[in-house]
Amino acid sequence: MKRNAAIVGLAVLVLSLSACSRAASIKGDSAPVSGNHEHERHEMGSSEIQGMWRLNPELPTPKSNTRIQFMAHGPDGKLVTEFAVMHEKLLHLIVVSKDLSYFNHIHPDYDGEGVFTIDTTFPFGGEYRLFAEFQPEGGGSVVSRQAILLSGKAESKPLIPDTTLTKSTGQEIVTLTYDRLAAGEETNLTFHIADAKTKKPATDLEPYLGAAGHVVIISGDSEQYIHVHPIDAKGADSAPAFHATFPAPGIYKVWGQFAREGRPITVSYTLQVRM
Ligand SMILES: [Cu+2]
Repeated sequence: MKRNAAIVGLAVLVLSLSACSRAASIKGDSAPVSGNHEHERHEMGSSEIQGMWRLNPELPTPKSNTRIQFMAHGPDGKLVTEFAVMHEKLLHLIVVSKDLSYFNHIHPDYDGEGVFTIDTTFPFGGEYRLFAEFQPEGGGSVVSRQAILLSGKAESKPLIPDTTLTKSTGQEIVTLTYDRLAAGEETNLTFHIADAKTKKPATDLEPYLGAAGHVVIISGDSEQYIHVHPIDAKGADSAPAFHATFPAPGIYKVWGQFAREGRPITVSYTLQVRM
């Protein structure tokens, strides 16, 4: 398969760079954030932003520390050094395993001079996808994506559409509802959050990263990345709702992130989107 060949190519690139003891800089492709992004502004040049990734070690090992560094080059080829704050952060990094069984939303520190750094660990080997979301000062928001490879065996849990849309986080019961689920049509995703003990709607949700919640959607092939923000930006109501458009038929994984009692809540769903 073509895609596998590309990944193998990437692995060879990383390995050959390490063999010459140079830093493994990986050029990622960047794309403007999908049309779901509330704050999206299509501006000249935003699609020409090139992400650059550096991993240390270059071939990370699961369960041990990996340093991820990220930089972005502007259309003029220069490093982008000024970033706008977007949802309380300069850079949002979403890390998923290729099978989408693992999800992590983290915030690299800005070291200045265009470089972001974060130390993280990966739970198992194989292929992962990194999605960096940021907004160069004066430009629109951008997602830069990168496939990376870890040593060790990959997890490959098949992605099976959920038969129930009610999930437990321990302290909460979260039920996802939507009005329709068809490719190319805007749908309203609503997360009904109830307290697990009282079964009553959780009216004590707190803002999470400056919004009632955040939703990330990634297609089953881990190629499409959609970040959506709530319809009612402030709403501390127990059922945050989001507008989302799934670009094509297929399986998607949806992660909703909220906050309550000072702790983040993450729930995920696997949905089948039809024609
Ligand atoms: Cu974030």
